[in-house]
Amino acid sequence: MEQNELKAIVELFAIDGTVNGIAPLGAGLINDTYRVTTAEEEAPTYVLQRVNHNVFPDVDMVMRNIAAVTSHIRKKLQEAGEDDIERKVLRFIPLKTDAEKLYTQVDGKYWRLMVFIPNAITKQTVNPASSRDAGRAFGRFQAMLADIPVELGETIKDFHNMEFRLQQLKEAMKEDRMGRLHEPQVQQMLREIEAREYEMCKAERMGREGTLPKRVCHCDTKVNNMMFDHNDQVLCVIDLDTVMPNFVFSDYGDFLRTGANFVAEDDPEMKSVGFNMDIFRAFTEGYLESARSFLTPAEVENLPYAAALFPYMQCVRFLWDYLNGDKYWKSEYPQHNYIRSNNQMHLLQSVESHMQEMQEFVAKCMKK
Ligand code: GN1
Ligand code: MG
Repeated sequence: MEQNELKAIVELFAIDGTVNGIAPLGAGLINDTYRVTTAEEEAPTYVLQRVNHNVFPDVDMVMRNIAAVTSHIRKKLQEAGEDDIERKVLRFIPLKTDAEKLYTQVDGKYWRLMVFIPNAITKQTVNPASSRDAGRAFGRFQAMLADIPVELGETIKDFHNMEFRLQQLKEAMKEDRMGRLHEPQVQQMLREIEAREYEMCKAERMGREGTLPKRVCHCDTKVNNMMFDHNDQVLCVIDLDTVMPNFVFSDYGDFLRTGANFVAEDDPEMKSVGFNMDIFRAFTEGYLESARSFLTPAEVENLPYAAALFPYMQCVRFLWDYLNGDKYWKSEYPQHNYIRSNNQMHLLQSVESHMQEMQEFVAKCMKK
């Protein structure tokens, strides 16, 4: 988009200072993001973002959730006497014409503006020390939101519902739009998926039986959704579009899926894929430190299951997109989504080989 069109959008918001530059920021696969600089030294830098409303059909709900979450966290940080709060929680800018509204719609596209957090970095990989910190941060995020006074909406329906994701895969198999279903590699993957179906839908069954609560979760706890300061300390959690009520397994499991894999989720070298137990141990210790006060025994006991569930779910989702013609995740070559799916299956098998060790470790942490 042209600079002057973007600038006109920014100027719909109640900003401080005058815009003097807009440039693409980051490499998100879902939303489009720009960094907006201002001429005056004392005025902040901003982040302009176009929300992908194919993925998030109810942008109004997304922004209502985000407003509730950020203001609740800000209040908690103030009550705790924290310093530097502006770097610890995102601040969204309202419209000039409506101080209650945090987004605008221009030519059918949805836009929002937030303050850019200064002197902060994101990471693509973590070491045990930053994983421990990340565990504490996500546990704390859930803890701070435990008493949020409003009920949050489900911004993507059934987002982490394993039964639903398997159903989606079965529909894609029935349609077989790309004629990929009978590739031997796909058939092999489907056998692996089928063998674990019942076990992996345990969370939904427990939810129905009333033995597993839904809590406000982040639901996209990838490593790169956290800002760190230059001393490697977590400042805040970002990318709040998927914040919604879910099983705590979402935040615990999805972090380990990305943080504890020895390689990236689309690395084609399957021999290198594996689950890093040092990251698992550090993250689990950090997470339990801040979350043990509210977790139920059933939640704690099933954390190793959550570590398996998320590679499995992502394996199913990538295979679904592969069968459907690569419509959801941008792919760089024809087999990309299959490779991603296979990578996640290998990660799952590695997680499974550590199951008992993980259970013992979680039990040990709880005794401390
Ligand atoms: C998407 O947008 P991003 O890259 O943070 C996806 C996650 C997947 C991830 C896999 C809304 O996350 O659920 O785990 O890709 N988010 C949505 O890379 O579908
Ligand atoms: Mg993201």
